[in-house]
Amino acid sequence: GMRKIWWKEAVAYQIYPRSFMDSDGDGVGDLRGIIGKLDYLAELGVDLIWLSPHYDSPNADNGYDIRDYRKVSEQFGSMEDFDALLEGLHARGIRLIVDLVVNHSSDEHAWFAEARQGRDSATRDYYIWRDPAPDGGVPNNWPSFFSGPAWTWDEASGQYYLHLFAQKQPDLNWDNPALRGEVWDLMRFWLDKGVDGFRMDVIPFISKDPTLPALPEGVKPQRHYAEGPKLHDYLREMRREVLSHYDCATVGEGNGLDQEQMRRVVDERREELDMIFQFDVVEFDRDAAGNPRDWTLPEFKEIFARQAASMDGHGWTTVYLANHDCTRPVSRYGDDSPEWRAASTKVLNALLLTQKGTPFLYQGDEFGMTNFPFTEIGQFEDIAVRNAWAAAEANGTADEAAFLARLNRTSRDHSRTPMQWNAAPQGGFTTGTPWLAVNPNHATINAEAALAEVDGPWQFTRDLIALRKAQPALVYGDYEDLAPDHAAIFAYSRAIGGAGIAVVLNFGAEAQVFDLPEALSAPQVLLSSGATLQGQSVSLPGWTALICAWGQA
Ligand code: TEU
Repeated sequence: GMRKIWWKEAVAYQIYPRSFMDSDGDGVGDLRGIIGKLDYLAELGVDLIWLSPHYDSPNADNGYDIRDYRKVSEQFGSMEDFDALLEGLHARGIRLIVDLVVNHSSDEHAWFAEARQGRDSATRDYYIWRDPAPDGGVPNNWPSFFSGPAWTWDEASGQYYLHLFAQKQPDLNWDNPALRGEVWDLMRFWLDKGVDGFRMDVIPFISKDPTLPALPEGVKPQRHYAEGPKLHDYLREMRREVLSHYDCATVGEGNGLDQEQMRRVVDERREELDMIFQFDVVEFDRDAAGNPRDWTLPEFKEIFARQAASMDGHGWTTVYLANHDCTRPVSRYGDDSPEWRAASTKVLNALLLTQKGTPFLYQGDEFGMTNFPFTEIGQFEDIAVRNAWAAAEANGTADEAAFLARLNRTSRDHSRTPMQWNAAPQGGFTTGTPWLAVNPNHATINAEAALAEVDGPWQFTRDLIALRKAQPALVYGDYEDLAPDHAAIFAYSRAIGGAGIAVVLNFGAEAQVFDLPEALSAPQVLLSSGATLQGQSVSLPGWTALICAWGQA
């Protein structure tokens, strides 16, 4: 039988609080700003929010460097505001998962301040310290994700500390049981408040091989850092100590894990995590150096087939096309030209909302926000970009035109520009100066204009969400790609027994005709963005989607 589980049936929406809505004019989004938009979210129909970090932080990495895990960022508001947000969401039947960033803390966390006091300090072992190599240099060749080595020298104590990300993000030592106890406690703190679970930042990296083996030549750092020897033990301990005592959901960021490792993390029989963000979809269009490369639709389809197969009856996963670390889907997988932006947004959201796995929609993608036209290095806020540019300048390889061209297709800041609410100055996001520039296209691309349309991307996305809620096959149905090799059409079925749903998507500007297999009998249109069905034959103008029920007759 089919066991119904709320987080499998949910449609999630990610809020990046810094960029969602500013209620007090300081140029930074805040919790009161989100509270003012709850009806917008309810109208869209999402029923699960993932809130990016809302904690006290010096913001070296926009909140992914936490100074106090039990305090709300003063920029974002107060604990009362958080409670009001949670209450407002729950009153609308929307659940909330918060970000759990515990691979590392901020270097301004009290634990690290104490740890720095010396080798005998009480929390020294909460972090990962090593003596210098015999030549006085760094202990090993590990690189940080934000340029430079993953080690920073601490003069006072004469040791290096490990940070896989920025210097201001020292890695926590999960091998210390007291540290794990602290993590369980802070998780309980938020669960006791009523949050419905966690999105777990770089969770595959929490367990380090104590010998810290050198990164072999040609191996991606994230592969090397993922699934240390105790990862599964620690996840099971977390489940036993904390999660199993609450009705909550967990989704781990899967960076670095291969398919088999991911399967282990979300296999329900192992009692680790519920869902994972698989990274293929945001990596397959990059070359080994991380530069954009050309790709084909069959390659793209293969990712979704693999993801669906990874839920082999004992696991679950997520589907997403973007988050705050990505560029905008319509600019990446669709066509953001004025002619096709709206139509291709519909196709991408149809894909997102009819796949197998819990869909996560990123703020602004419901109506097709686009990449930002960066023209100067100084416009980027992201520490990844700033450090990479500083490193290029330092080693004499800085080429501004090439750097800009690359970043215009890859920068995380594309998704972090403020939400475009209306055509007013600053897109209605703030009355002040936004922390990151608003996309100049807000004059035409904004929520208010989108809501005023009759059948624009916003309405289509809302209808897709409603359809997913009404059709169990879209949640639980088996996945089958109907034409894996087709270069322009992405067509698949979601079947439960002898009936189900078929989805046909035209991923290009040219019109296509696609014949549904006879086995998908008596198809009936449920939703379409301009494609039509006659018998088994689907006619699809450029960038259109059609969803039909079959086998009902
Ligand atoms: O991301 C980690 C991650 O897996 C990478 O995609 C990372 O964003 C990239 O390598 C940096 O260029 C998570 C968060 O989502 C990200 O925002 C944080 O910066 C990072 O962890 C550190 O907490």
